[in-house]
Amino acid sequence: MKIYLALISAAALTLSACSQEPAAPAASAPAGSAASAEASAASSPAASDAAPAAASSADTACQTVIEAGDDMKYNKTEINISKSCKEYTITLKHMGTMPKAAMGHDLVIAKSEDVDGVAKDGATAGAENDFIKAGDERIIAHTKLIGGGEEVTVKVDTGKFSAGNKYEFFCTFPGHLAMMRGTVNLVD
Ligand SMILES: [Cu+2]
Repeated sequence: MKIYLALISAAALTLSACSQEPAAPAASAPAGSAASAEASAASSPAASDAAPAAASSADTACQTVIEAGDDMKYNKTEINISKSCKEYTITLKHMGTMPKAAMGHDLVIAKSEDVDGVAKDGATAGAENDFIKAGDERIIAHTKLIGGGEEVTVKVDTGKFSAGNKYEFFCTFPGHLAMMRGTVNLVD
């Protein structure tokens, strides 16, 4: 009797095992096809969902945020601009609290050999001109001068860069150049 029960339960186990085994692949097959059907059905809405995502990742690649503070430093020493970017957006944030007159910052891009001249002429141009010489053709791009708590954005036309030149970003507030200077790299 015990053997019989054992056989039954064994059979039951086998049955349940058997019923589960074919059920599992059977379930996974439709589940898989359902998933792929769902995926293909969703591919058109997913594509429209993916489009903004792709666009935003491209935007991320063509923009950067640079912070500067009362410590007279940028938080980055280089800006890497993809050659695929026609336009590159740089946002400069002044994380400090000091006023523009005391600890103003801007971000100017020029060829390395022009940096000193641009900064010198900017200092001469004075605070009323945000330490930028009007019409300075050596300047590839520049933000306006900002004080603590402010931020500013500049769009850089990457067509102004040419191969074989070295470019830098820097601050033209008098005395800041030595501390606030980094490289601009054009990358693939
Ligand atoms: Cu500065």
